[in-house]
Amino acid sequence: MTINSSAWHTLFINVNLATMTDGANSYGAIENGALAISGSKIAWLGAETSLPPYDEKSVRVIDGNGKWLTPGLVDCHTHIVYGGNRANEFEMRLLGKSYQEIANAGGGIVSTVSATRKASESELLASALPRLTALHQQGVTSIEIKSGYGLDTENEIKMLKVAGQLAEKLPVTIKRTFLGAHALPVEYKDNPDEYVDLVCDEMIPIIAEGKLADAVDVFCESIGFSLVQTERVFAAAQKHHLPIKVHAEQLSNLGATALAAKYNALSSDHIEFLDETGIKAMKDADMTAVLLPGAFYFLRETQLPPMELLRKYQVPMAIATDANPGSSPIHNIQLMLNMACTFFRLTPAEALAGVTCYGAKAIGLANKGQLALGFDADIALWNIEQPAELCYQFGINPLSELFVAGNKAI
Ligand code: DI6
Ligand code: FE
Repeated sequence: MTINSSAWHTLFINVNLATMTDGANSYGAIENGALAISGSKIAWLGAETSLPPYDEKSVRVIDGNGKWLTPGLVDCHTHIVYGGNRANEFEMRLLGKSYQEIANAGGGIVSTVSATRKASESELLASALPRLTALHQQGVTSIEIKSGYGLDTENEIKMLKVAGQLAEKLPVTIKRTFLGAHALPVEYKDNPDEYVDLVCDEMIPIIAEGKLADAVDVFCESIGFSLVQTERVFAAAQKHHLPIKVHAEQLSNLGATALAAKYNALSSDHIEFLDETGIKAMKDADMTAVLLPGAFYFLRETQLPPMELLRKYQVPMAIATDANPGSSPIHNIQLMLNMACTFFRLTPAEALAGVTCYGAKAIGLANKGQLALGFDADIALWNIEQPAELCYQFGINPLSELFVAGNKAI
């Protein structure tokens, strides 16, 4: 390959690279390396000793002083667009009220749905922006945002539009997922199948036609949607050429992951109760397992996801915040890296792969999540001496510089 260094505009020298091109096996490390950007892409990377000649006058050279470069981070499962918050419920529970009592008093997901329905687009945008900003300042350059607190056509579309508008506010790639089948809205509480009809026959066609979402998700659970209802939503998504994701086996093992595998889903998320059959199905369908340590922590769960079996079958593991007002009001990707290691016993290399190469895979971003030739130049420079520091501590932000599509963002 000929190297056209005259097209370079930015060059990192004196850096170590965690390329993450080797999955979770190692960091794909290149020590004493260099990396060049041309346009929005990575144009060269390797050992600094093999750096080809370049024109010092036309290239901005950044001396990394031995710091580490990683791909920009990917938060592949969030619900950051919503109205209100549920701090009052958090407090009520700690004062002795049960979840059921709170739900009966109009709390839980239903309360977020009514607050989201009441909020205007600009109010939703204003409340989501600080959440995205917090993540971006920690190195997040790509994020998935789900709908699912509107639960009617107008309000689901409103949420998806706001998720799209966030991309105009910050240099972050946003993938939108339609989660109309998140919970049953109160007006359908006696007719769940009619709500599924609405999701399949009205919402999905409109959303597909308007290109308002990149994927479709379902919360398949006893407190969510049944396997039969879930399959109906998957079939509608497939008919409209939308990829599938699923909230599955979070509280029990219903078999939603294996069902999603039949529809070539991108990912199955949560999966604390997933069994070996489901894991084999994931492997065969090349799915990604999305682990959500924030929800595990906040709900004080005790059932660990089946990490050993996921490793055995080499199912890629992504890590995400699940940022949402009910089960994970957490906007901190560093904390997720730490919790993935402390709670789920992932190695730091596995955890970092979870928010880079495998996070990107979970949302179908083929050109992101790795430092590799021709990949998008979404790059974070970290003030750390070794990659494990990103998982080891949190509370001090080690981000030094951030580039998105070749442009300096931070
Ligand atoms: N699983 C969860 O943990 C959240 N949604 C989902 O499908 C809960 C969302 C909420 O309580 O608002
Ligand atoms: Fe979620």
